[in-house]
Amino acid sequence: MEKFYVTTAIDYVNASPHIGHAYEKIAADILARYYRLKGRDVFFLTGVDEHGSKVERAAQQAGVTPKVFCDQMSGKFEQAWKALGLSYDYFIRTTEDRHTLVVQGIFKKMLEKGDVYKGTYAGLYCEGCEDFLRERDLDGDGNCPNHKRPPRETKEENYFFRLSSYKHRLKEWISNGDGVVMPDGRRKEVLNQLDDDELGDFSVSRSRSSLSWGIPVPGDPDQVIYVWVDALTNYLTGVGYLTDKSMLARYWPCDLHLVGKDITKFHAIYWPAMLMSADVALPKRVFGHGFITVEGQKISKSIGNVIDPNQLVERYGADAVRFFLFAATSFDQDGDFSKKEFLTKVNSELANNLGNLLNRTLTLVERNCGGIVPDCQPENNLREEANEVHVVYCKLMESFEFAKAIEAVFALVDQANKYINDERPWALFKEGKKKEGEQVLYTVLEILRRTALKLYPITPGLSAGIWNQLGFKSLIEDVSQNEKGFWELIPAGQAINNVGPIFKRIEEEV
Ligand code: ME8
Repeated sequence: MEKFYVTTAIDYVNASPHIGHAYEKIAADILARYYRLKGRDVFFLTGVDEHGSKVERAAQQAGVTPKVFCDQMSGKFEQAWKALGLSYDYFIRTTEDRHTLVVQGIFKKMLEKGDVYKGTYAGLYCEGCEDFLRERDLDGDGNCPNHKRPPRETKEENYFFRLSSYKHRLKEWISNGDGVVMPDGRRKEVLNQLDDDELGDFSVSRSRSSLSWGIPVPGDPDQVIYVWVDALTNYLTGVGYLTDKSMLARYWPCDLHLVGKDITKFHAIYWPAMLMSADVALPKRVFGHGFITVEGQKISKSIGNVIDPNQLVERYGADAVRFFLFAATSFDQDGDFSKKEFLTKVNSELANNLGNLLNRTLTLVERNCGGIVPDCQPENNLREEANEVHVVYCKLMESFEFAKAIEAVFALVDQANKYINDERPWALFKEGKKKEGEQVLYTVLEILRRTALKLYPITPGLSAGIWNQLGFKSLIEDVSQNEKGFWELIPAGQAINNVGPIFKRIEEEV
């Protein structure tokens, strides 16, 4: 069975999750659910990044030990992801014992290879980025452009990683591979970074006197492993590197690292170089997605526009949130969350276009066919159209063009609405043209069946509801065998269920 191993970035636990974090995790969930439906052996890993100065400082400010702080915060992330219906297979925490073993193991391998050496680091460190900056990275006021604060002048003895030895191989990997770094703009950016002579060896440890919250360098307890080396390694820990050989063989190399555009460098340069050094196969793809803004502004505590995903889900339900975020944005570009757009899109697509079509059709089946799917064949044109949409949809989902995939599904829903309006099955039944009326309803039921399947990765709750109303049992179990469910037709004689609106219009003023 073909496998699909997908990861997300692991979030720093210094602050609570916001919809920007949620966006990336939902994208991974969409792909995990899509490939499970296609019958692949999927492993979906997400989790939290718990070490480093940023988290250490947040714990200090909260007046608790870092461990207690991380326990509290990681619980918040898990709770938010559960509310959003994320189907991850494992939630990793970098404070797990087995992770320490793996990080130290990778560090030792890089040391043994001769790629890690001791030197003195003198320069600028931004705690917000947990990264070293150069003078020319700063803005006009001498601040980190992302965090609007001056970086800290640092001078200390550290271990360094010999990135310079791997630049050539990295360039070959990125240039020759089939979409190993996506989207194309990010790929070019990374290639430019590799051409920059100033991108040299990077520090992979901090002295314990400046950072105590981290994993010790093996054999040198005065040094703590750099938080990025620690964090990136989670992708190996999660599938059993050094701890579970068969699991590692089953899922590694990773098929897709989903990360934000701000951290593509770490995933497309540092991470593969570390893997090359440790003689581990490289991931197949890194995708750097765009950022979510709120009402046109960057998400920021100081602006006060941080939206808690829990609150959104409580108020509108997970399906509406998931649907909006992916129907309204291009995944490779920045996108905006605006309350007005949210209400408009969700009401018009889910409540009106899809919800009304479903409710209308089921009511007609109840009244005219005794609540049983009639014994017919679908109308040819719409059937062909639906087959074409299936091919287009799969291509778009597999190239991360989620908004376009959703658009293709809704174009078919629009056609089905037009078809039922034009054919007027209620009138056909009245005129005694039962067979004709049944064919129209059967055709629309079949389009609805396919719509439920195609929306399942995006709106799993809603799709499971539609599936149930159409008289099926379990969507994932019914379909995930050899993809056959995509092409089969709704069985005649099946009894529909629980007729009633599946998605209620959100009545709320903006
Ligand atoms: O970078 N829109 O953690 P993080 C979309 N711990 N994505 C966003 C976003 C927004 N407004 N804000 C943040 C880290 N993200 C490291 C990762 S991985 C080995 C270690 C994304 O909490 C961001 O781009 O700062 C990143 O992919 C993820 O959320 C976690 O960000």
